[in-house]
Amino acid sequence: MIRKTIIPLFLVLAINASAQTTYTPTTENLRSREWFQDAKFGMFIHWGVYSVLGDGEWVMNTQFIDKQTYQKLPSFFNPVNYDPKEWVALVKAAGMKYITITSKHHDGFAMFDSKLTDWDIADRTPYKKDILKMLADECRKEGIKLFFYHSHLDWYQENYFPRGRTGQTTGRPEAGDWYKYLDYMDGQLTELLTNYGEIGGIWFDGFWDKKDADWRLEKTYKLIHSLQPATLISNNHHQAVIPGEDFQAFEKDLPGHNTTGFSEESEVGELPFETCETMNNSWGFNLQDKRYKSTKDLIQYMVKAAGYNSNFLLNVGPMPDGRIQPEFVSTLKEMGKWMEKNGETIYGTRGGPVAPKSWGVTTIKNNKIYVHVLNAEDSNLLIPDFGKKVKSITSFSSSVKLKFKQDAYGITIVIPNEIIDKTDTIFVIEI
Ligand code: H79
Repeated sequence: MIRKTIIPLFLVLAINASAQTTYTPTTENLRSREWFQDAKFGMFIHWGVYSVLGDGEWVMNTQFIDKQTYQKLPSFFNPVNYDPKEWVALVKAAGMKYITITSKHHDGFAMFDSKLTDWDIADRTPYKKDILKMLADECRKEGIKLFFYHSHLDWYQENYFPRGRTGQTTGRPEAGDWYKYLDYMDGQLTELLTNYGEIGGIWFDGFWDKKDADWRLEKTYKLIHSLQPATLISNNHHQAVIPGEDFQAFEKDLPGHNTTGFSEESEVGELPFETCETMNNSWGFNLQDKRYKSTKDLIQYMVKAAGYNSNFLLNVGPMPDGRIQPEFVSTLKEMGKWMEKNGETIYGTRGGPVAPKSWGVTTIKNNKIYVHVLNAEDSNLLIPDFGKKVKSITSFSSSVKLKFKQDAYGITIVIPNEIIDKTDTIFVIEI
């Protein structure tokens, strides 16, 4: 006789809650986090067979393209001008320290030679070569860390079922085995963490497509950390961090802000931060998108991010032939020139003792506080008291010592007109 056991509801809840165990990062992992926070500035790369259509990485969904039709795309993906040396040289010229590239976006297409599917670059494109392998080799040579963006969400696999909020029009059957899909994803992650050397991090995205699904995160996170303990895990789920994650991602917003509308539940946590942003208004290559952000805007965003104790991951969507469009290249090089001069006030710093203000932000390294005035509102600058005795204040660009007054309210300095820089006027406070 089969006896049904009735489990009281409170017990079910307790079991569920205990599935989210705490996580103790390894020493290697903590060291990576330090490295990551010191690095501050990275390049995001969205590249896939969607780039061919020049209409962004969501094109399969936005143009309602079914799988059979989409399958024509890989045969047009032949990036004969792809030169990882050029990409990595540009990354360095921009002052960036790491790359986060799409190993798989929502279209499910693997930009590497996966043995678990033929829906990949080696099996479906005339190019055939494993672009991630080529990039990994060059990054290693040049001391640039490589991270993989790996989409949780998949518009191609039948086992991504039941489907979520997106990918409803790709013509898949009304059946599939969810746990087989998760096994497949873990398998691809194993490939990525086994065959490409040291990987800086795995950057997940797409969880929000099926917020209430059993994503088996604990198992996947454990797998990643067991394959490479130093690898940092981040998940752009737009929620508070989940045990097993190593830094918190914010999309198109500074920590604690929600201009996009999807950071509503992104409660700011205790882990390192990273915010990502586009150079125009697209992630994947978009032929018609000319809404380029200026060099000044992007530098100011990076500086603000640093003031918020956050990294800045700036995106490019390479063209289908493998080149990065010239508009991006010139801006990135200008950012790099700025970083060459002012990098001391960004790299290796943490968010400063004064919370971000309408006039700008502060960063800190050892006994130096860098005051970044992004928007000089007045020739008098009042820096609110932060409880430390100030020894001296100098202009970072001219090394001229400035007069200041320190009292219970804070520190007042008069900004000499001739040192005002419209992008960022920097002062160094020694404590
Ligand atoms: O990879 C880039 C984008 O393709 C991906 N993340 C960056 C890094 C991205 N996908 N979607 N979004 C960004 C915007 C999210 C929109 C959402 Fe929604 C609003 C997700 C949930 C609510 C759109 C509407 C998708 C589901 C409902």
